[in-house]
Amino acid sequence: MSETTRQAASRRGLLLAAAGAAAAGGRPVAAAGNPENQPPNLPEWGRSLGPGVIEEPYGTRSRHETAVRRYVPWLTPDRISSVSFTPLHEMHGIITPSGLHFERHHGGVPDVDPEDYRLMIHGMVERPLVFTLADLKRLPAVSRIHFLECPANGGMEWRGSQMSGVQFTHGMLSCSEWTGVPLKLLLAQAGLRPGASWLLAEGGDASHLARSIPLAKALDDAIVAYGQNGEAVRPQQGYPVRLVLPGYEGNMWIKWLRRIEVGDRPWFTRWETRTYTDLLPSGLARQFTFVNEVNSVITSPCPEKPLNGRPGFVEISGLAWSGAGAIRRVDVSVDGGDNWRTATLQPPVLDKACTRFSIPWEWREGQRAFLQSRAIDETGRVQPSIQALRGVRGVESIYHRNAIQTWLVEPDGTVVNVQIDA
Ligand SMILES: Nc1nc2c(c(=O)[nH]1)N[C@H]1C(S)=C(S)[C@@H](COP(=O)(O)O)O[C@H]1N2
Ligand SMILES: [Mo]
Repeated sequence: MSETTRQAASRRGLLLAAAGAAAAGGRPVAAAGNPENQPPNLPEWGRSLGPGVIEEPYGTRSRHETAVRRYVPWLTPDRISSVSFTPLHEMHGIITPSGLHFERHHGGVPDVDPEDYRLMIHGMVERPLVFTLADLKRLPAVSRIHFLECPANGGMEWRGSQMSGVQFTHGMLSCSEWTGVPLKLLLAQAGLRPGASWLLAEGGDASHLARSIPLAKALDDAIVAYGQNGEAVRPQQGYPVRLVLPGYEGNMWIKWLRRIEVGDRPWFTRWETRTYTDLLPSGLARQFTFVNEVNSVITSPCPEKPLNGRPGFVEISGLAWSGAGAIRRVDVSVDGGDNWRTATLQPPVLDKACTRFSIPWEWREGQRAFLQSRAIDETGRVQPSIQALRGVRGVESIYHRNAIQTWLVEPDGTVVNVQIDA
C-alpha cells in the first residue's frame, strides 16, 4: 500500500466513525476539500503563525461566512422604504447577531451624534424633562432578551404561498439582548399628572414615525434601550436609543427615540390608521392590536436548507415566539398535521423571546413529507392554521399573520413553501 492510499483509507475510516453515518442509516460522508489539510495530516493553518490581535481591533466573522447576509437586492433598496431580512436558516440558538438583525426604515438610517442626542419627556407630566445619553446611562439599567418582529412578517402569504425561503416568509424577526433604563423610571422622574393614560413615542429620523402606547405597557416592561447584544445599539436598530416594548409589534419599537409625550388618549397617527391595521371581511378594520401573536417556524429543513443527498437522521429545528409570554410547547408534524409529536424546547425558554425547538426525524430517500410546527404559549394561545386565520381575518390585510407554516419535502429532498388544506 502506498503512503497516499493508506492515508486515504484511514481517512475514510475516520470520517465514517465521526459522522456516525452508518448508525443513522445514511451514506458515508463524501470526501470534500483538500485532503492535505484533513486527518491524519496536519493542516496548513497549523504550520505557521497567524495574524496577531492588533490587526483586527473590532472583530469580523470568518471570510467563509460572508454569504450569510440580511441584505436582499430584489427587496426595496431605496431610502424612503427599505427593508432587510434575517437569514433565519443560518441562525444558531436564539440570539440574532447584530449584523444580521433585520431592518425596516421608513426614512433611511439617520447619523445621530450622541453628543447632540436628547430624549424629551413632556405632555401630561409635572416636570417636562430632557435627558442626555449620559443621563440615561447613569440610571439603573436592566438587560432582557426579547424578540422583535415586524407585524408585516409573512404579509405576502395571506392568499397563498409565494416566497421561496424562510428568510422571506419569516425573516422580519430577530432576537437580541437589550439593555437600558426602564421607561417607568423616567416617567416617575417626570411625574405623571392625573388622567395620564397614553404615551406618544416619536423617532428622530426623517420619517418621524410615532405610535400611541398604553401607559400600562410603559409602566410594565418597556425599556429605553442603548445596548444591543452587549454593545451600543447599532445605527440600523436606532443608535443611540430605541424604545423596546417586549412582545409588542416591531413598528412600535421607535428607533432614534426623540420624544415621549404623555396624554389621555391615543393620537391616531398614520402608522396606526393608514398602516398596521387589518381590514376585515366586514369592512371594519382591526386597530391597536399591539401584541405579536404566538408563532413558530421550522428553520431547518427549509427551502434554503434542503435534504438533497442527506437521507437518514435529520434534526428538525426551528424557532417559536409569542408576544404574550413564554412558549410552553411546540408540536411538530411531518404529515401535514395528521399526527403531531411534541418537540424539545432548548433552554433558555424566556418570556417574549425566541425559543429554539428541535425534534429528531428519520427521512427516507424518496419520501414526501409536509413539515409543520405549531406553538402554544403560557397563556394557552395556539398557533392557528392558515385556513382558520383566513376564516376570521379574510385576506385584505398584510399584517399580523401567525399561521402554521408548511414546508413540502419533495422525494429528492428539495424543500418548497406550500399551503395545504387543513
Ligand atoms: N424612528 C423609527 N422607528 C422605527 C421605524 C422607523 O422607520 N423609524 N421602523 C419601525 C418598524 S416598521 C419596525 S418593524 C421596527 C424594525 O426595527 P429594526 O430595523 O431594528 O429591525 O422598527 C420600528 N421603529
Ligand atoms: Mo415594520
